[in-house]
Amino acid sequence: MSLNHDLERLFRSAAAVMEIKGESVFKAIAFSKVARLIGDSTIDIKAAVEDGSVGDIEGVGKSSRTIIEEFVRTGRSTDIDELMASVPAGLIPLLDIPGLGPKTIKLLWKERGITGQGELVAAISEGKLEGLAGMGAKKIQTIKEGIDLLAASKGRIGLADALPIATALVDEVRKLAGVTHAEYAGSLRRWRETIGDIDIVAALKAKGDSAAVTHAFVSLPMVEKILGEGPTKASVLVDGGLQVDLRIVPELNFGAALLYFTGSKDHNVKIRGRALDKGLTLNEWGLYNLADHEKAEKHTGQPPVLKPVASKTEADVYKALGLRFVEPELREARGEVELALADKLPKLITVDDLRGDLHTHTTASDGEHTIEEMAEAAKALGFTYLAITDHSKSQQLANGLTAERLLKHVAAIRKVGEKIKGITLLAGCEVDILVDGRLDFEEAVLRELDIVVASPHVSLKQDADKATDRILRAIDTPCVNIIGHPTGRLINARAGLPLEINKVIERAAAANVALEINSGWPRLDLNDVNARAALARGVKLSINTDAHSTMSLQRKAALGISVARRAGTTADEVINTFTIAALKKFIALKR
Ligand code: DGT
Ligand code: CA
Ligand code: CA
Ligand code: ZN
Repeated sequence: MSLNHDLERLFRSAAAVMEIKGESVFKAIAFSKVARLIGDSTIDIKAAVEDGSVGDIEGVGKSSRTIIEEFVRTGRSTDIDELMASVPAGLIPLLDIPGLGPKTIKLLWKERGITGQGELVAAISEGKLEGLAGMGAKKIQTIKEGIDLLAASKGRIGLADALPIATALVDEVRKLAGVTHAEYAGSLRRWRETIGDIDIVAALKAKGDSAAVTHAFVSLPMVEKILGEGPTKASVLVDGGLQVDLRIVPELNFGAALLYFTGSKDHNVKIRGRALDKGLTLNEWGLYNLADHEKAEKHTGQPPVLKPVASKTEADVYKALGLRFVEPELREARGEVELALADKLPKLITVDDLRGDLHTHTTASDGEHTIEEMAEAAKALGFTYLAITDHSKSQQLANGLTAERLLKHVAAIRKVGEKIKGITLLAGCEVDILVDGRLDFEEAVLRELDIVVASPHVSLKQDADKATDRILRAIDTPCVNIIGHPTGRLINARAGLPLEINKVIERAAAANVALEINSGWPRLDLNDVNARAALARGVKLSINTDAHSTMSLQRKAALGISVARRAGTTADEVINTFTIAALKKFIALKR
């Protein structure tokens, strides 16, 4: 698959460069098509090149074929290298800036002589972009934000992208001779929304050959580059530049090592302080008596020659520190150590606490499956209710429903609901919050629904006042039960509405409106910090998949649950853990 991915990237940037140059629009379009085609397909390109069938793939013309063949053989393409070299090299990285496309890059280059990010930043701050055709204050602001977003995300990969890679690697490490346990640690185990690198900790049985393990690890087929290999640790690059660090420790020290490498750094500082208060010292090997540790014999890369007070499991270490076990999602030094000491840690919500999903789509708008199929899938998951909330009319690209179509859809949902036993279907709608906070439907239409999710989808570049007023107005609208993905942000791609979140939270609390944690990647909206602030004011959350297919429903809201856990959420704070009777009561508060 990685070859398809590389080719997709190659054709995509070739198309962009052609557009920047403003030559041969048709070729640019053809290259984009090839990019999409290869990216979306499971065709074995290598085999297709070998047996000559690559030319038969629809959309692959003569020049694309030459490029693919050369790339498969040599890992590069002379034609595309030449194309890339025909524009200033600094223009190509500009394509990574969210909100900046080839057309604008062309304009910046041709009209203002900008050939790289440094010049772009300078031109913006010196006001040199003003007066350019199509370059209003808003567009300039978008570019500025894009540059900031890119800087913030630099080198950090999304949680959803890192998880399958880390899981696959850990599975491989567990199979290596002598390894008894392996887990990923670091920010990934804490479920941060973006990940700098993947950290893996493995335990080795007594007399196991640790150097053989690191060697087998760096020899895995997924490894693209070896950065370092030693007897107890190794660092490699996988998946086009993602770093993975492996640490191997004796079984006895596994818990302490996992704790240390899970972090966060600040959490570690806090618990080390707690150890010192108790006359102990905590390091990556274990928890030790401080005085004995100072005298003990030490060798680099090896545990000290001394019996630890605790080290085998994380639970042992927390216990010996006089602390309750802190779930990894909470280990961010946001007060969790104090709560662990006072035995006041929240009992975090889990995926299994969910009784239903309140934000899903069907073929009526832009979903892939019918009402029946979604209902059956929800039932199979053990859900006792499911809200069907297709898009409203403003979402034309998503085939949003007019009032008339919506009311027919409601009737259809009710009909399926009567037929299907063991699950309650709620006929709802994801109603667009228009730019000024009015909704896409009037109250009379909303009254026909069992539940209303109101969400912002467009005009996400408002200033803070306008954006906040917009959401407040939606919260105050009768019948609105949930604000869906309240900011509209996309991780690493779009900042979303700059809400004054405390005002939104206060109003939601007063109006009995739940705020969503949308579990769809890359939304995760609200994020952990905002969700935590909402809980502090007594606002209820709703954690939903926003599923557009039975498959995304089946994953339940695992990513959304991770955000909620990082926010310290308990099950009773989330309306879709309620029984259907309690949920209906909550909904009725708004009518
Ligand atoms: P990332 O990779 O930037 O998303 O964030 P982390 O938290 O995974 O950080 P990373 O990979 O640099 O280190 C993994 C863990 O190892 C980190 O959470 C805590 C621990 N650690 C690393 N360096 C230090 C250090 O200098 N002091 C302490 N106390 N812990 C460290
Ligand atoms: Ca890391
Ligand atoms: Ca690391
Ligand atoms: Zn939506």
